[in-house]
Amino acid sequence: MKQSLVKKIGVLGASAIIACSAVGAQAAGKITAKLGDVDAPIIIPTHDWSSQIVMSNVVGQLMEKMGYEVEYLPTDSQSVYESVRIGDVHMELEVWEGSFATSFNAALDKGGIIDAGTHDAITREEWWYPAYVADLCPGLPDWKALEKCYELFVTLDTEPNARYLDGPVEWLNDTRRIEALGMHFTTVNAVTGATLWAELESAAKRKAPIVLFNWSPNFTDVVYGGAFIEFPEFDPACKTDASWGVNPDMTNDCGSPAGGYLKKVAWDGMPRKWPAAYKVLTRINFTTFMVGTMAKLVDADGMEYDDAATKWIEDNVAVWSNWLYASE
Ligand code: TMO
Repeated sequence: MKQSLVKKIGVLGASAIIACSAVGAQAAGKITAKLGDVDAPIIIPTHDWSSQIVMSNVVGQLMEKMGYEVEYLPTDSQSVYESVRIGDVHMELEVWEGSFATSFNAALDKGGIIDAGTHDAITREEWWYPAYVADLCPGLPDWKALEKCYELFVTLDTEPNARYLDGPVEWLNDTRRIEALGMHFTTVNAVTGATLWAELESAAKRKAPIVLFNWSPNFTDVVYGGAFIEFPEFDPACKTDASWGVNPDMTNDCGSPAGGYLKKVAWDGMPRKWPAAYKVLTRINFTTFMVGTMAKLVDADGMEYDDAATKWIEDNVAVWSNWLYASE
């Protein structure tokens, strides 16, 4: 793998030269924060969706360029906020508002975790269908149209109800919405994120009806051109006030937030222990296109996570050089 990396860098001569001059800029002392404890590894948690793993590897490889030791630790994506808070892992690069705001806010209240800034990428996590399903069910993406077509989505394991393929249980997606909206759907949880894409690909080959949990930014933004189901618009009161919304007796009668944040967080010991790494973390800022590309390199192009990260770094030298080497 080292050899192929050397070869790739040889081919990408131009970007390698830019990378060298960026290293030169660091040598010239543009970063004023100190590296800190370079003998202690910075531990980056990874989860089970591709952009998060690739992004973690991108940031890890950048921190290695700076002179740090980095380790990756597969971690539950809800309890990770507690792990960051107590310093077992040291940052989290993808805090999705829809899935993780509750766990993140609980950790913030206890202390030990800091908000290290918000990416430009705007997020959405919601029921979704690939483009061809719109031809099978007139009126989509309205949720009432989906409910009217529910018979299309009935499967052996959910009959007489339709099947909604949700993400892994760990992502805490909202099954009470089905009951609150009185829909003829039953939730089946995917085992891992990859299960979602395997089922999507298999359904798409047969142009079979499918509705599943998805999010943006993701590789599906460009590869499938589908759409999110439009449920009643999210309102915080929907989660707490039963009388709010179309069902006067239940909460959860609404969709997920459509314009969610994507945040970075850090262990509050990080600025002291690794000042330069923390400084860089606060500057790191991925766009919708960048996050989607990281997912695509793995889920559509079939690359390994670490190779996808290396490629992203080779292709985006100007972007990360600014984070690593720009003066304060
Ligand atoms: C947390 N996720 C992006 C998989 O919805």
